[in-house]
Amino acid sequence: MAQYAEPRSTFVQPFGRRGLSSRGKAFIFSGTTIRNSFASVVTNPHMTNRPGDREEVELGVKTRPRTQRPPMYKVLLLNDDFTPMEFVVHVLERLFNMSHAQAIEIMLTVHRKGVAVVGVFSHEIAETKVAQVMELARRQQHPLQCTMEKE
Ligand code: TYC
Repeated sequence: MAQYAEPRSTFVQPFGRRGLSSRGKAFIFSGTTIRNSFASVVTNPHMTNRPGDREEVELGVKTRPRTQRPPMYKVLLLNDDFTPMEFVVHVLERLFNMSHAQAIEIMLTVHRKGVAVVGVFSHEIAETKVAQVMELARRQQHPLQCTMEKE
């Protein structure tokens, strides 16, 4: 079994290719696109390079996914003195898929505390939910306010 030197790490830039050998002979990833990953190169320490030798480099390529989760956004419902409770319950059932009991509970939380999180979504979905709440309220001429903030 071959012994291997400590991995020499090299960062492969997104979409890039990089030759690794100091003499320009070894070239990994040619024709390969590596996104968001690290590559480690393992060279065999017993190799000796004589002039004219073809340099053979054993490459062990490890890739590690470095994906990041997209940020999530809280959708907040705000209290006011004029929007009817039944309307808020209706909005929560219709747009946030809450049961009647859940919707009453959350509406009362907003009523008592001034604000409550009614859902957590990706940016695009959160934006859509806020716009839908505001549009329903506007159509009924209620001053209900809904906002979003990064989690
Ligand atoms: N405070 C309102 C009332 O007493 C009810 C209400 C609850 C309004 C929640 C807005 O987000 C709200 N009619």
